[in-house]
Amino acid sequence: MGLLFSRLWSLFTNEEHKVIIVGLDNAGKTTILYQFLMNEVVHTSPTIGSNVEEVVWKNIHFLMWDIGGQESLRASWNTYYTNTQFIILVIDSTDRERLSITKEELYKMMANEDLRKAAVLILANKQDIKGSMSAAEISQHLNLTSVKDHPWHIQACCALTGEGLYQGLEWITNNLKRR
Ligand code: G3D
Ligand code: MG
Repeated sequence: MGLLFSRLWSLFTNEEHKVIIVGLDNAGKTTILYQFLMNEVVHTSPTIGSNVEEVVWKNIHFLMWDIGGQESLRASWNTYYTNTQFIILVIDSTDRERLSITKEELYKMMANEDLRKAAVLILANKQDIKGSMSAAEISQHLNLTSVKDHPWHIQACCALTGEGLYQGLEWITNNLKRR
């Protein structure tokens, strides 16, 4: 199959694209996954292991893995990496203290061979909380402009209302079409 054709094919069939949702505990990962799923705020409890759901957006199917972010679980994130096309990194924009840990985890992921081709969507979550860091501020802390080997995008959002989440998905679908 020609490259163009195979790309078109993948857009028009129900091929699933693998997405992993990562980030520190309490960042809002599970809330975001369920917002994508049903536009409804659910009451979450800390994720032990992982949640996985199929999300369909504009007829494109995603298999989204929400991976627990507690320190004890972060070491096993790499067991989820194979065939991942998109990383959604969720950040609690009020959590200034742990932003450097998130940064470390981000650079570790981007250096991982299994994620070499993955595009990274960073969600600066909890924008509804007063005093939260802006997307620009977070971008600067994470030194995103230095990242040249992965397509990336940062999006401000609020998982409780869903604001910003669909712009994030839009970036993902546009990125998919460009490949
Ligand atoms: P996690 O899966 O990354 O660990 P959760 O995070 O989705 O479980 O969310 C952790 C807590 O943050 C939850 O509160 C959730 O409601 C809250 N939260 C998630 N997104 C937002 C947001 O955009 N704004 C605000 N204000 N809160 C958010 P609880 O109280 O249930 O622990
Ligand atoms: Mg969770």
